[in-house]
Amino acid sequence: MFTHSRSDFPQGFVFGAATSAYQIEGHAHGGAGRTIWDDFAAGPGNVVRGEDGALACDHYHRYEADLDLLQAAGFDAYRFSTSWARVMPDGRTVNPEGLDFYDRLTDAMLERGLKPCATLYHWELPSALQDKGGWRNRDIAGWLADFAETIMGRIGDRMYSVATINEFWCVAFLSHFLGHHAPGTRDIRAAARAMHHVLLAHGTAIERMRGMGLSNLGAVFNMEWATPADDRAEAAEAAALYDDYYNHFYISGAFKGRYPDRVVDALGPHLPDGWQDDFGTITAPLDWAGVNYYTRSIIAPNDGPWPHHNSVPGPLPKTQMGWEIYPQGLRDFLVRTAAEYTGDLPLFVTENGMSNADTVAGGVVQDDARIAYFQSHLAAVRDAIAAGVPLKGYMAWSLMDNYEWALGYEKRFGLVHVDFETLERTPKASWHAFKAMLGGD
Ligand code: IFM
Repeated sequence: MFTHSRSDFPQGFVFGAATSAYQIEGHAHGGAGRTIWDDFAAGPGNVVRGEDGALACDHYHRYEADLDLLQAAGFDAYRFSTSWARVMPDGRTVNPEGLDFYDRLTDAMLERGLKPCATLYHWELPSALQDKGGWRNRDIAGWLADFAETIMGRIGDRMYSVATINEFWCVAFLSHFLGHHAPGTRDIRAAARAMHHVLLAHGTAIERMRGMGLSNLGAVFNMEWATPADDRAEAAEAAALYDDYYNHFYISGAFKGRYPDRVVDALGPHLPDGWQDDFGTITAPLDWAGVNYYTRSIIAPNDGPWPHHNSVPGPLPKTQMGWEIYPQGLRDFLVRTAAEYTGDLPLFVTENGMSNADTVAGGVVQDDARIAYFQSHLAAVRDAIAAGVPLKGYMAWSLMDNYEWALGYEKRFGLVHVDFETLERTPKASWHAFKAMLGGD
């Protein structure tokens, strides 16, 4: 159990759990279109065992029981995402079944007293848009805004909050420079264009939704603390560069209308013509910002191509992902984000959690390591609040075990265990810990 209680957090602090569409819904159902993740998973060696999201947790059919679990634990909010390819299978043409699904899902949240916190884009780009260049193509800004208008035209009246993009760094850098995620591109020019276009699309979608009268609009930035591997000046510089292209680039674009010098020095020649003129849109005012935090990286310089560094193993205990457990980073990012970028704007921790090799024994999943992870990170949240950060909520990743992208179904992040043979759900000890803290039924 946690030593924290609800009363240790400010009045009205929102506790939620998060998921995303492709990771849980089951894209074989409901007329969803093909996505870049279906294509990526079909390629050799891209995804563990070639697994995809065709069935996933079958949330498409089981959403009511899943929402019951959120309600029973006493959560206030559900952070979910809307699949572009479910709503518009070719990225442009509406699938009424897709709209109907999110309409039912929204009402089911409200019936259970859960605040619907939507994210427009959590990575399942329709393949037809990838055929047109995907995030390399500047037109994606208008395409995303059209999608935003379509889905929010149907459910926007009932949303508590709407975010545009989940994790800009993953959409752009991880997927177009490192090639670890769909579309699996390893190309510096594609990466630079995606980095700029994902921000332009974000701002364009914000402007469109604002024009529709929607409020409480934000965006979700993933952050990973960068620690130099040793005392050398080169290691400090490598960590600063990592911090710039991973953490500062997107939030600086969105809130300050400029990119870090180190990144422009390296990627400037690859950015699209006229990128400096887009910041009026990219800085479209937001009502809140979300921070996703999991771990830190230990950065060592190397002689390879830009960015001339790599991550090396660190000394701290690690999760099933091999990620170091470093709660201090969450506290420090929240303090830094408010101090450098967002000021008095409400902040949310929109994702935080760990994967663990959980098993069911006698109907019980005793995930003590996850309870310890949440315990230490909730303490970091309280430290940030005590330091004056206007933090308004915390969302655990994830409500249930799901499709962990290139790592398939092997890595378990859920508060609820999912048996991927039977699709049976078993609340873990960590779910019970939240329930005890939140006063669920
Ligand atoms: O599962 C992902 C999620 O889709 C985005 N944030 C990180 C999680 C864990 O890797």
